[in-house]
Amino acid sequence: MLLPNNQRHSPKLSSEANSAKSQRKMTDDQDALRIGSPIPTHPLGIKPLGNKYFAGGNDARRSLGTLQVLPDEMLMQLLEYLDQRTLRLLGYSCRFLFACCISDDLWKSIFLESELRSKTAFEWKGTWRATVLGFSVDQRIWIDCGNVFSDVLHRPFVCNHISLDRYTTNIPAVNTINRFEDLTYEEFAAKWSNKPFILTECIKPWPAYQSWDTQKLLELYPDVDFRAEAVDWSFTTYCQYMSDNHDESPLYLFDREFAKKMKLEIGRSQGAAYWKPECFGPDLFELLGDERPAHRWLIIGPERSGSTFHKDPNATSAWNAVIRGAKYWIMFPPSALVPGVYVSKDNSEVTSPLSIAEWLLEFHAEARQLPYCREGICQAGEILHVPSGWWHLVVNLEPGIALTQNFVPKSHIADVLTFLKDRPEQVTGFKKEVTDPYGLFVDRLREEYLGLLEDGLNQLAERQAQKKRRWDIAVGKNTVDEDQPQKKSTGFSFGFGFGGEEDEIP
Ligand SMILES: O=C(O)CCC(=O)C(=O)O
Ligand SMILES: [Fe+2]
Repeated sequence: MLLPNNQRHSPKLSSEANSAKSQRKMTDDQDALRIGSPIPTHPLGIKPLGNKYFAGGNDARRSLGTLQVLPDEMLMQLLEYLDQRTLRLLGYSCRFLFACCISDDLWKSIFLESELRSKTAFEWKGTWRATVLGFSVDQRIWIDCGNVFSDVLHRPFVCNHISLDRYTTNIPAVNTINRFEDLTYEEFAAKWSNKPFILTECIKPWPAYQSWDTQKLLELYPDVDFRAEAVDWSFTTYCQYMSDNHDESPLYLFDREFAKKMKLEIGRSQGAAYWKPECFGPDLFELLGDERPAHRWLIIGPERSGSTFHKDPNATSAWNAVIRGAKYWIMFPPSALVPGVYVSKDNSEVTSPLSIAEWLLEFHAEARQLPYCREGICQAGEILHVPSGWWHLVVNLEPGIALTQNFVPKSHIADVLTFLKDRPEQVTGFKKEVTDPYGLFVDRLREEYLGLLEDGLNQLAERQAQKKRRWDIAVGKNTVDEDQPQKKSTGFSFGFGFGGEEDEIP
């Protein structure tokens, strides 16, 4: 279990922490029960709201003056408008405001809006606040907030300390993602292109697997800047952050230019760092050459970092190879309604995405019961297949390094053609000079894979016709078209056809 900050930095505080611990009451215990492991005491002593009823009237909120009328959510929103000086000074006005103003989410926003955002190399000081204010560890202020009761302030701490084990172990047998040492392309094409699986041996010969770890990469690339969500940081700075941060959703290094930046050879050539596994067969997007959309990423992150629920871009499939660490995956087929995941009407975005911890806390138990849920842990030296259109959430169980690549196997040509044709506004990753990705892909396929293209276009046409029939039925329009032979309508199908676009929830 992680020690609370106060116990790590100042022995003097541990007795206070202990007394705060003994005060933990019902809500805390209930949370602990639900979460499956005790949550340590908040470093400042902040408690969940429920504990207020046992506090005998000692309530820091009373000192808020006029601000008392604002609920905590609103107070926190208001604080988002303050500049760093005002936020810091306001935090010194009373205990409740100290607890609010020290929230590192606020300081992360300040960091991202300040000139620090464009700096790539600087010293990370353990929190966004300390980094913005340039404080060292011993300058960090501590004020006893044992009489601050707030779910809004306590919840991020809970999310940061949930035991991942509770969610990632005891995977029901029916949910377990299949594991093989390796597969041949024939096996993949015949049986597995629509299903997730893990290969346990296929990347073990990669030099990247054999030689990379964080320390080695730090020696080789200390000053190389990598993209981590909204920032570009030197690897040295990112490693400092990775080993000492308290973010509920830690910044995730996800860089698509890594091969160029690290001067890596990829492929079967002499000195290559890795090559794509044989079993996935030809990648049809290779036909696009330099015009293909972004397709490979280096992924590095601390324990608890990861990816919230999403589908991969442009209906591509993907593989994800774990070089160091271990990743827990939970996946659903394209047509599934994933609990806690709300898709916008046109399917273009996941709305109100929850953090990984929040999703695990609130929805994992329900999701695990669903018939098409698939789960597995991909260990270092293993690679996982993400079929086209599958929903997935991924969390690092340890600090980790991974390589991922998106590809178009022959068996998913129709999915990709349909996506490029029907959802041009959702197509991503192409350079802006590529104005017609669908047309480009069709042209290139025509040169090399005419038969396959014709099959793909036929499937696309059939899907579009099916969609129109469903729409006509939905709006009560008589579907009889004089010129067309009448097909028997089957109405809405919520069937599970493993990957076809026709199964997607509109
Ligand atoms: O490693 C991860 O966080 C998952 C990345 C991902 O979503 C993918 O490889 O498709
Ligand atoms: Fe993904």
